[in-house]
Amino acid sequence: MRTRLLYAGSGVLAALVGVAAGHVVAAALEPASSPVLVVGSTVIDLTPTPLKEWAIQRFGTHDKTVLVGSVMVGVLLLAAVAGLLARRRFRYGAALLLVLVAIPAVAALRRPGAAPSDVLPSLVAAVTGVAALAWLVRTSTPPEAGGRRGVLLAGGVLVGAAVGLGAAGQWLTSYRTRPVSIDLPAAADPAGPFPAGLDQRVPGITPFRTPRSDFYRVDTRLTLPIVDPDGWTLTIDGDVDDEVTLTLDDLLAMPLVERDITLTCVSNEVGGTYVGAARWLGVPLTDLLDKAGIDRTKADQILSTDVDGMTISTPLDVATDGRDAMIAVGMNGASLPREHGFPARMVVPGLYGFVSACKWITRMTLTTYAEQDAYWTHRKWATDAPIKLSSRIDTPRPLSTVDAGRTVIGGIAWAQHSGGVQKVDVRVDGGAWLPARLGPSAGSGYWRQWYLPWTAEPGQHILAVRATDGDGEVQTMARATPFPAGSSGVQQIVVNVR
Ligand SMILES: Nc1nc2c(c(=O)[nH]1)N[C@H]1C(S)=C(S)[C@@H](COP(=O)(O)O)O[C@H]1N2
Ligand SMILES: [Mo]
Repeated sequence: MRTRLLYAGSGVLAALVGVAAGHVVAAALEPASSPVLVVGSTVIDLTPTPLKEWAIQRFGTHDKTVLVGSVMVGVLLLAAVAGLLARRRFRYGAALLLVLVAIPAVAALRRPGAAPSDVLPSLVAAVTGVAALAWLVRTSTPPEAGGRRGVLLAGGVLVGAAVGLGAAGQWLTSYRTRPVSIDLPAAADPAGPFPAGLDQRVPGITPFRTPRSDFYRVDTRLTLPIVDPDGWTLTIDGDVDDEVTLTLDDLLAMPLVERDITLTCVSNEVGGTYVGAARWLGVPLTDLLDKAGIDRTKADQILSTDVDGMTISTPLDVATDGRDAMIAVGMNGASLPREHGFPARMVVPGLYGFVSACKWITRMTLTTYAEQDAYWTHRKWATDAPIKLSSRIDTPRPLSTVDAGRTVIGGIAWAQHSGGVQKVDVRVDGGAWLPARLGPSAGSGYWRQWYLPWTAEPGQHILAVRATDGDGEVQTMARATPFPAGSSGVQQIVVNVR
C-alpha cells in the first residue's frame, strides 16, 4: 500500500513539475499556450451551449477557476495512474504521461491563430515530467533505508521546482499583462458634461458610471492577450472597394467621438450583473467603413476578428443605421484596460456584446452570414440580438434584512432603443405598480438610475421592478433564458423587514 502511494505520488509530482515548467515557457512565449490553460480553452470551445450557460449561471465569474481546477484535478488523477504504471514498468508510466501531454500539444496547434511555437510548452512539460518521474522511480527502488533518503531528496527538490516554476510563470504572465496606458487625443466631438447621478443620494445604488476596474468582463479567454500597441493594426477587408490597414497612430489621427454607452452581455440573467456603463472614446465605425468603401449589395455582416482569431459577427445594417457605433480606444478618460480590449474594440449601442463588442479587434471583414459563421453563430446563438428592455433592483439586496420604517428601493434600468427609459415602476407584495423617480439621463444608449421611497412594515415582502421605454413599451413579464437572444422577465426579490 505504501509503495503504491509512493508511486502514485511520484506520478502526481512529475506531472506538477512538468506542468509548471511548461507554464514558465508559455509565459515567456504565449501565455495562452500553457498546457493546462490550452486544455481549458479547448474545453470552453467544445462545451455545448446549454452546459456552458449552466456553468456561467452556477459559478458566475468563477466559472473559469472551476474549469482550470477541474482540468488540473483530471490531469493529476491520470498522473497518479501513470505513477502506478511506472511501478510495473517505467515505460508504461512514461507513455501515459506522454499521452497526457499530447492533448495540450494538439490543442495548442489547433487553436485559431496558433503559431508552431505554441507546442513548445507542452514539449517542455513532457520532457520535464518524464525526467522527474524517472528520477523519482529510480530513487524509490530499491525501497530500503538508503533509498528512502534518496526519494525524499528527489521529492523535495521536485516540489520546490514545481512551486518555483509555477510562481515564476504566474509572475511573468502578470508582468507581461501589466496595466498599459497610451496617450489619447481629445475628442473632436466630445460627449459634454456628465450629469451627477443618484450615487450619493441612494446608498447601495449602482454608480451612474461604472469605474474601469469594476466593469464586468466576459470573454472566452483564460489569459489576457499581450498586444504591442506599436505593432498592432486594424484591417478592413472582404467585400470592400479597397482593403485598408491602419496602425494605432492612423486610427488616433482620425476624428474621435466620445459617447456614453451601456454595454450588456446576452448571458445576463434578469437581475444579473453583466451590464456596465462607460464613456467611450473612438472612431465612428462608418468613418472607417467609408475609408474602405463597402459593397452593400453583397455584405450583410461585419465579421470582426481579434488578435488570436476569435470572431464576432455584427449585422451591417444595424451597425450603420446612424447609432453611435465605434471602434473604441478609450474608456472613462483613459485607454482601454487590457481586460476590455486594449488597444481597440468595437462598441455598438443597443446590441449585446457577443454580436458587437469585439475586444482586441484586429480585422473587420465585410461578408455575409451565408458565407461565414462567427464563434457564437456557429454555436446557434442569434445573429441579430438587440439588448432587451430591462431593469434591476440594487437596494435592498435580495434576501437581505432591513430596518422597518422609511427606506428606499433603488436600481437601474436600460432601454437602448426607442428613446431610452421613460418610466420605471415598482411593485410591493403584488400591489399596484408605483412610479419610481428617475435619475438624470445621459442619452438613450445609457442606463438610468431610479428610486422609490418606501415605508417598510415588519415582515417579509416581495419587490418587483419593470421599465417602460420611450415608445411606451412595458418590460415583458414573460421569462426567456439568455440563449439564444437574451433573457427577459421581471426581477422579483424577497426582503425581510424587522
Ligand atoms: N475578442 C473577444 N471579444 C469579445 C468577447 C470575447 O470572448 N472575445 N466577448 C464578448 C462578449 S460576450 C461581451 S458581453 C463583451 C464584454 O465586454 P467587456 O468584457 O469589456 O465587458 O465583449 C465581447 N467581446
Ligand atoms: Mo456577452
